[in-house]
Amino acid sequence: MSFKNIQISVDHGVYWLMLHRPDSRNALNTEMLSEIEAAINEAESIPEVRVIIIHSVSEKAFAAGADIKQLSKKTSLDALSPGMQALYDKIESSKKATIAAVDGYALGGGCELAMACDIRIATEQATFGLPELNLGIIPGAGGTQRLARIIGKGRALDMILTGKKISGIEAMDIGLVTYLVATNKDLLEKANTVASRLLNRGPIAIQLAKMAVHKGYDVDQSTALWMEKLSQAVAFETEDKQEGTSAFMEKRTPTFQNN
Ligand code: CO8
Repeated sequence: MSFKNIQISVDHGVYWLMLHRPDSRNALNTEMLSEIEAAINEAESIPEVRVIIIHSVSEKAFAAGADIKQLSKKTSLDALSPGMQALYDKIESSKKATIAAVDGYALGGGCELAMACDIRIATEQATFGLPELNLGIIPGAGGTQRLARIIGKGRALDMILTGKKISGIEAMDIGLVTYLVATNKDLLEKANTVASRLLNRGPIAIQLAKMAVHKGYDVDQSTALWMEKLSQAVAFETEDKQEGTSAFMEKRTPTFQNN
């Protein structure tokens, strides 16, 4: 597949999705969002791919949000259409593990894209924020919900209502990012290290664990625990469970199946 606003490569089970619209700080226009969706669909369909890393070619921006030039022309009906929110839901629900490797600006829809990923790694000089209220709108691609779930309601309200930007260091302090690194080069190294850890896990177990955490978070605990139990029951029926437990007893590294 060839794209205009993103670059794709597959390397040892890792699908690299590189955002690349440098003249606009990777502002996410409709075309770029369609390309991201096509890439995610492609990654989902390749059994060998176990991890998707979303990153940017340029150090200046991960993504500066929705394309404001397009946004200015959108109507209420456009806002009601599935759009970015549905795409980010698809990313969160991906059966592959997802990593956002963030340098530069991750604002608005860019920050929301990072929050839809399972793991966020950022450089110290990365800049996160949800500045939508500056434009007279609100975060609309999951920001009001995911930010509160990740960092808590109080801090989320502060970031959303004031529109303040925070550095990678602050983002690490409040738990918005999982790993902090100094430079862009370190970012790639860390992304590769985290990816290799994920590659050693059973892909079905990854999928089930993701589902239990993401879906379980949205319901009451007793329902969530039941979801966990059902997911575990599915895991117990897999060849990967046999392989994982046998490998432990035989003191060797397990070889899990692709799915
Ligand atoms: N949209 C369109 N163009 C952009 C965007 C953007 N979000 N961000 C930057 N650009 C463009 C600039 O217009 C400029 O273009 P040009 O050279 O043609 O004038 C170019 O990128 C470079 O930008 P700057 O000169 O401003 O670069 P700086 O490094 O000085 O600043 C910033 C970078 C801080 C990122 C600054 O450009 C900025 O504040 N951008 C806007 C950030 C923002 O407000 N993002 C939120 C957008 S709204 C959103 O994401 C809503 C998502 C949910 C939508 C749901 C719809 C239903």
